[in-house]
Amino acid sequence: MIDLYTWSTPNGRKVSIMLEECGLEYTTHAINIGKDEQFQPHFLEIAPNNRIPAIVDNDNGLTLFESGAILMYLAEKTGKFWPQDFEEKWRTVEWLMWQMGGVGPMIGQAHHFIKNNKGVSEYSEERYLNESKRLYGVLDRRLEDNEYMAGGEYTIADIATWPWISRFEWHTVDMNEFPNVVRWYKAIAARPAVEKGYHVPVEQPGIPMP
Ligand SMILES: N[C@@H](CCC(=O)N[C@@H](CS)C(=O)NCC(=O)O)C(=O)O
Repeated sequence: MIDLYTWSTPNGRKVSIMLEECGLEYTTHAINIGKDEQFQPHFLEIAPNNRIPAIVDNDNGLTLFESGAILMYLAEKTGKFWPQDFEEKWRTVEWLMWQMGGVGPMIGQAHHFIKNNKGVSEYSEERYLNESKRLYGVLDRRLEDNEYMAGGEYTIADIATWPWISRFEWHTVDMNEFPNVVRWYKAIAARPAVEKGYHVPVEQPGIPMP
């Protein structure tokens, strides 16, 4: 049984979607980052960076923070969504790192300036919108000849990236300019585990559609 500490954000949804996809039993602990609950001492013990998501695996006592590390751990634990074929294994890691180092931080900044602090810095709004569009372009080109990010299989790279793209309305990128992203996005949105994991820990109106 796994304890999941999370909130309704892209990084949190990566893990709830993965747990649902893997069919693992888990208990959700909502950490409302809008109320600074990420600074509670009991949470900092497992997540010293005071950010969600984090897990405790009660099968072995392992605590983990950083969504990319959690996805790799759950994939290794279950043998799912991380192909072990040489090429696809390393493509999965490569695109997972692309998400962790690029999509998350850059689109996160776009949300900060465009959605949460509109008008504070025109320069920053433009910079992060352009960077978000550039990243969509990279993803669109990758998906032109590949059904999923790592190749032919749905992997933890897709599970990491999709929740960020699902916030396209916040970063104001018109997904319809990226037809391969739209095809990939809709295919993943239709997965029952994605629908379930999307609503953890707080029920949402629904998955946004382009
Ligand atoms: N690199 C981290 C980022 C985690 C992160 O930024 N989480 C946000 C929510 S999406 C958070 O907890 N923010 C709280 C804060 O900034 O204090 C990961 O992928 O797990």
